[in-house]
Amino acid sequence: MTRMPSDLERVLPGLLGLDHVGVAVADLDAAVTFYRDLLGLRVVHREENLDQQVAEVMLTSGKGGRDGDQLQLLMPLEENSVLRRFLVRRGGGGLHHVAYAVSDVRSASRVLRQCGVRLLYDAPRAGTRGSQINFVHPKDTGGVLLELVEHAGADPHSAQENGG
Ligand code: V0V
Ligand code: CO
Repeated sequence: MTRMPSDLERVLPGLLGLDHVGVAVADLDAAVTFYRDLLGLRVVHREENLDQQVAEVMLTSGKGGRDGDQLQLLMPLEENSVLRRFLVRRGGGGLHHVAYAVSDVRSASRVLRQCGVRLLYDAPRAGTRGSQINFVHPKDTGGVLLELVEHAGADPHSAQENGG
């Protein structure tokens, strides 16, 4: 049972704001062309994340947000990956997750767990650009897969935290 806090900012430590929106696509190059050439977004990063079994491109308009608004295009690398299952289920693609930046993903995950929210990983895993990530199960958020991301070098003290 999720305990709904009356003051989310006080309960979730170190919330820095919206980080990126993740969109699952079947054809990464075609999706990049669409967002770059039609919407005018700029590609800021490309990466293959073998742990998550995805190829990823990050784009931004350069406007809004702490690091600019960010769109993460994701294409599955493996047949049996979670993203491939999502694509098949959603008819080829769609809005996959919403990511919030936090200063310390371990603390944030621990507090959410204490509120009865299911985190997908016991300990954070490797995310884009050396970040550390965890996810809240979509069934505990009202249907949206929610990512927590701690950017590399975001909190020099987080390595001393215990637990995941
Ligand atoms: C599944 N469901 C979703 C969903 N994926 N609902 C909303 N958004 C999604 N993305 C629903 C699905 O329709 C089912 O609903 C229910 O959840 C359980 O489905 P399931 O068959 O058990 O789903 P699975 O086996 O595909 O697992 C779902 C989870 C999986 C969320 C557990 O996708 C996962 O482990 N995700 C975390 C890793 C990940 O997504 N990596 C890619 C992004 P009904 O039908 O029962 O109602 S990597 C990334 O963002 C990086 C690297 C980064 O930013 O740095
Ligand atoms: Co993401």
